[in-house]
Amino acid sequence: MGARGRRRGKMAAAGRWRAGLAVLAVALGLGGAAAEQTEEHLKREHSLSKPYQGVGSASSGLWDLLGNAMVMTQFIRLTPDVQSKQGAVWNRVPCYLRDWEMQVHFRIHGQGKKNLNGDGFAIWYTKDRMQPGPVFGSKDNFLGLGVFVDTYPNEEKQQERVFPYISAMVNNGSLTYDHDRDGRPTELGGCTAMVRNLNHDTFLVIRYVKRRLTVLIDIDGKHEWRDCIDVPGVRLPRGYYFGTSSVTGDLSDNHDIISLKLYQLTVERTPEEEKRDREVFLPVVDNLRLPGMEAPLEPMSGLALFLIVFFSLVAFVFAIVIGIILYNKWQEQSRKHFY
Ligand SMILES: *[C@@H]1O[C@H](CO)[C@@H](O)[C@H](O)[C@H]1NC(C)=O
Ligand SMILES: [Ca+2]
Repeated sequence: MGARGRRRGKMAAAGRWRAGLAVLAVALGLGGAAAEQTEEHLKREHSLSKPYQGVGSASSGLWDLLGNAMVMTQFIRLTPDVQSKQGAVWNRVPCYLRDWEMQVHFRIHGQGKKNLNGDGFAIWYTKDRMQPGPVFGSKDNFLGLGVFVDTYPNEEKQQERVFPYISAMVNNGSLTYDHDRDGRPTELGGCTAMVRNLNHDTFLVIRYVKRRLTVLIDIDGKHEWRDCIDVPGVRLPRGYYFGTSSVTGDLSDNHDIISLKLYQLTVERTPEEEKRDREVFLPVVDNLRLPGMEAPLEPMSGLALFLIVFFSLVAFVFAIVIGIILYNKWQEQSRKHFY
């Protein structure tokens, strides 16, 4: 696929910021250079592409390999189509950008027929790196963001959800990824994405701008981005690491990464937004409502409390008055009875 095609596809759906960038470029008299703007924002220290120079080398290079991951000429194979493998590739350089976009060019293919393949792969932006574990080959209770391309439905009752399924999770270290339920209790959003055994290129984009997390996919070979996930109010600390990992179990697939391209996005913030988007030290999602969480009880308002106390008092006084009346009646009756 030509670079022009990709750029056009990106412009078609990549949203307002790029259009804004183009307007800015024109305003600055740069004219047709707008398309090249993207290239200038590519951050090589957080990107991975052919010929994968220095990847996995102990002394040089920007990326480390873990487990069964292997560098090939045309791609990095996180796992082969073999049972019980896991592999990962992790950026060595922490990312301090505030607004960014990660473009993932990937390929998932194997011998398994429909839903007899697994398990998928994850793209990470996390505090820890190079830690093998149960979440698509990486550690659980992570700090940061995970985007999962899950190719196998572990949960049986999945009639209403078609796999492969892409979902996102933000974790402050306290949440556990529920593998048996495909991460449903902790997912922020997701979409179905038929990404296996395709003859055209497949892409996924994770965009993080002004605390808004969006995931878009380009998997139909039409050079068009399609919305998958959109969550506002996501607060991610800076200085975390990008990585991608994969695992196979009883079922398997080749999970190949052709490239990871990280773009710095330049956006303007109003002073109000500056204040809102100040630094955080733990990942947080504002107004988080996970399906597995009960809605928190509303704190009682002052008025409600007053009314409850007031009517309790009224009822109490009323009861006493009734009691006195009844007592008097009873005494009267017993007096009558006596004499
Ligand atoms: C981490 O997140 C969970 C779930 O969103 C929340 O209940 C908990 O208070 C958070 N912990 C910290 C230290 O922020
Ligand atoms: Ca699964």
